[in-house]
Amino acid sequence: MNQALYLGLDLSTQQLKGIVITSELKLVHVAKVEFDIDLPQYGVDKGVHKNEDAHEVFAPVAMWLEAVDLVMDRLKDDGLDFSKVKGVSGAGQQHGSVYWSKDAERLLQGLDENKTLVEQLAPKAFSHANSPNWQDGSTESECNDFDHCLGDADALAVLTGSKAHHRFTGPQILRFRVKYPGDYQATSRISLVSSFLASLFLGRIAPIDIGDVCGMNLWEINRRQFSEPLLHLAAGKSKEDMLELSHKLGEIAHDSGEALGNASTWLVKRYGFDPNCKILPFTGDNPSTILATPLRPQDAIISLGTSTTFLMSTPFYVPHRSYHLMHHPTTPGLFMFMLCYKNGGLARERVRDKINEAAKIDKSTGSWTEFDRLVAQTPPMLKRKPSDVERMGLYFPLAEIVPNVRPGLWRFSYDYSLPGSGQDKLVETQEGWNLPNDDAKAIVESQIFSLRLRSQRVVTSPGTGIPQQPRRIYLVGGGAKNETIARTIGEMLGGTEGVYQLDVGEHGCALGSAQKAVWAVERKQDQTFEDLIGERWDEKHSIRKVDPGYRQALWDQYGRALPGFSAMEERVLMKEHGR
Ligand code: XUL
Repeated sequence: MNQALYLGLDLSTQQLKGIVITSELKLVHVAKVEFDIDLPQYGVDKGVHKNEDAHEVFAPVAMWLEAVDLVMDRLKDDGLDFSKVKGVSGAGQQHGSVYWSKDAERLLQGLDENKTLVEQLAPKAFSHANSPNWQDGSTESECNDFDHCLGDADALAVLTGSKAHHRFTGPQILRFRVKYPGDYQATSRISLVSSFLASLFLGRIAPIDIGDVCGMNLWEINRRQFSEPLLHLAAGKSKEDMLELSHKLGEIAHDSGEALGNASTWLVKRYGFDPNCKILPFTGDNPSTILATPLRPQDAIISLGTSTTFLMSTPFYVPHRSYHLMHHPTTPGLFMFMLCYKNGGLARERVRDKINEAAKIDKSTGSWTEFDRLVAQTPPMLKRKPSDVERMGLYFPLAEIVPNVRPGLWRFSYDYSLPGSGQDKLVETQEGWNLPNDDAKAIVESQIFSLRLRSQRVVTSPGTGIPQQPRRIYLVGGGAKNETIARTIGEMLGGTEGVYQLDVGEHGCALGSAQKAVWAVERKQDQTFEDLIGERWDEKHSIRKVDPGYRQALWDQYGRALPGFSAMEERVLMKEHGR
């Protein structure tokens, strides 16, 4: 078989994955490295270290280097013929930053093929050993500065596509500069996780990609350039400070289909890559995930990973403080709409563990059977008989992004037959809850309520009297296999054409990167990603319908409770922030 192959990588919170596909988009190799299991010497828990007192979350850069060494060896052991790889692209968890030392460029360019990356680059190539992680919550005061820099949070959202967020790289850089002035001085370049990973394949420091740069609170979306006032805020007052940061950030790769260069000499000599193999810009894990399908505007992807994200491609730039808009990762003129929650899979796992413990199921099995049975058998909002009130909760073992609250767990009753506002119908109580079992249904509903509440602004109505909702909903990520969650998504969020699992759902992000590499290397002039991948995509074998989507009665029942959900969030926020 003398066929061109394409490698896609995904450096996510808990693992690094590499997948290889053909020009016809067929999956031929997969290899992965799980940080907690494969690299226990770094002592991380779920891929990260935490400093709880300061709300810091970070990951050791050396661990990622070692993971790249290992994943490449595993692809080799799996029989991959690297000489057939024509293009490499990849993705990294968004917002994280990597601080290169003044020796980095020289070390990257002089890599010896007889040695590993970790041996040669850690620690000398870095001015700081750790990368702040997207779960970090240490930048509250820096975020206030960012939100006030242009007036208020709305102004920042209009300019950069997002209000200030703890994890966004601009506030993180500001904190880093003040907390570690020596390390900041010793930094030659700052990469995002995506451009850091690309650099290892390119053999020099790679530019940041046009989609991923939007996760920094520094980039003006309309003018496609860094914002001077925001750079100043992160960098310091003087013009030199600003220019210094601008230099550390480097150029931006505006065309994500244009190769940054060829595979590094290290890759060619160590693994037998073709010296003409193209290295494409690497992007964020969420932008890469929307490239797992030829997504049409109004189709949505829900990624059920460590975090939960809701993604749509849209031609409309309608920024708002409650969500994110970013440049589309391949197609100028389109934007990516995103909602992101820290409490996704891990929060569900906590509930699952409590339920298994109560049912005397061995915790170490990590079995979802009992959790799933409960989700399937429990009626919506725990309403077991018509006279019951609706019951709902908020489950945030980690501080949440939307809404911006500290960790906590809250349970409420909502009786919409009562007069008055949403608040008048709402009581904080766990009376009538059968715990821990009722938490299974309630946590799944809670996560989906939030998606419905916040995506309302960007979904349109398909006509014929059907309410505003997505057309197709695709599920990807570790939780995509869970059919009871898929069903609840259909019941609550609809989907006029139904809910689908992507066949390679677990690999959605890495697949998106590999498909981007196919498009970039094989595209005809002006051929968009959606056109090329759309032509080659074997829909019949790539997706599986798992739920019919929109059912009017359930949609309406959940719709009636939506103001209650929103009031519940407000109540918790009021208590928290005294608002
Ligand atoms: C998105 C976000 C997370 C990370 C890790 O804004 O913070 O989804 O990209 O997956």
